[in-house]
Amino acid sequence: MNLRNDWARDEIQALYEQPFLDLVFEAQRIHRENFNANTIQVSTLLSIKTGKCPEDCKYCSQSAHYDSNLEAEKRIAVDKVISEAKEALESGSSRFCMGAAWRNPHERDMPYVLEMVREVKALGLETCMTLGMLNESQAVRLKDAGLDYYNHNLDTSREYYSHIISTRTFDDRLDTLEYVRGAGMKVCSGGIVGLGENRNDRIGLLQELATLPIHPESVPINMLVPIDGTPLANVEKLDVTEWIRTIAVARIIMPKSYIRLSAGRESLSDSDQALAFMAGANSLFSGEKLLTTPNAGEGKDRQLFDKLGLVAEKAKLNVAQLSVDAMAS
Ligand code: SAM
Ligand code: DTB
Ligand code: SF4
Repeated sequence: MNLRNDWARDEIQALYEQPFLDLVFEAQRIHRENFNANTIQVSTLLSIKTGKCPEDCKYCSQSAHYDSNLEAEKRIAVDKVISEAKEALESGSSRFCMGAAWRNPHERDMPYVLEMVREVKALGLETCMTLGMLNESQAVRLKDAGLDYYNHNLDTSREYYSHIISTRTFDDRLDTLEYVRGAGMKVCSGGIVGLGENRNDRIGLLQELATLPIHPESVPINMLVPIDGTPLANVEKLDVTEWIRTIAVARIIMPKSYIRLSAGRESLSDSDQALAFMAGANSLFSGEKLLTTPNAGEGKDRQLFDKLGLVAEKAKLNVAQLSVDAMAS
């Protein structure tokens, strides 16, 4: 199937408006044309610098603009990151995603993050970072150090963006995505549902993602985790079926992308998650914690995978590293 980058809003709207079962059925059909239906890519997240972020994202526990009672933490030591990455590998993750509460990395942070990328990559894990906005040169240096993916979400529609964040623009986000792509890294970009946006905003978000020159390889669809003290703490919860519709539409219009069931899984039952997989989600974050909020946890996920007969995608081990290890032993 040819990938399309010219999706129009009314086409996306028509997909959303189908009866739920027709939509999920179509998403599953397309999913099976492009992926093994029972394999899920599993990533582990680690916050490498927590809190005191200068940005004012209204959903975020880490923004310095709100009092969310979060304990801030300075940059954590590279050794600590490596031991967490080893644990993630042992528990079956294929990708390790390191996140920092920065507007953008400062030049003084670059040696720190580059060393981390090299060392995590050498373990045989795929590497991912989410550090805020990048300039062109930072993107190139991250790629050269071995960074496979950069996560940078568009979060919501262009129209709703300024209701959620005022300290940067939607176009700032697109610029970083362009630098990441230009440097040759894979793009992880998605958004959040349940921010108080309407369906048109969800359509707008998906249209922006699906009309990028190349679809993001990974598309996280987060459900808002409400955080006390933030302006969105008491926003009305979005119905789960609308989240699943969003996953299904993403699967249909970006058929070769991994669609990631992201933040918000804690509030989903096993059968809701099964429905999300049916709708084409094929990637998730494992572990007890996302960046600052609780996540399903490894034990629960293992049970879920066993119950549903799902298998985790294997880490693509670093061949060069393996031959060095083989020679040394
Ligand atoms: N500071 C960087 C940035 O904003 O790009 C990286 C970290 S930021 C926490 C990564 C993403 O997590 C955000 O873009 C947002 O989509 C998601 N996120 C943050 N807080 C969330 C929440 N409370 N509920 C759901 N998703 C959230
Ligand atoms: C993404 O889209 N979701 C992850 C990851 N990318 C970095 C982060 C979710 C954060 C949820 C709230 C928290 O734990 O602070
Ligand atoms: Fe900062 Fe990222 Fe949170 Fe926004 S989402 S406040 S940029 S950590």
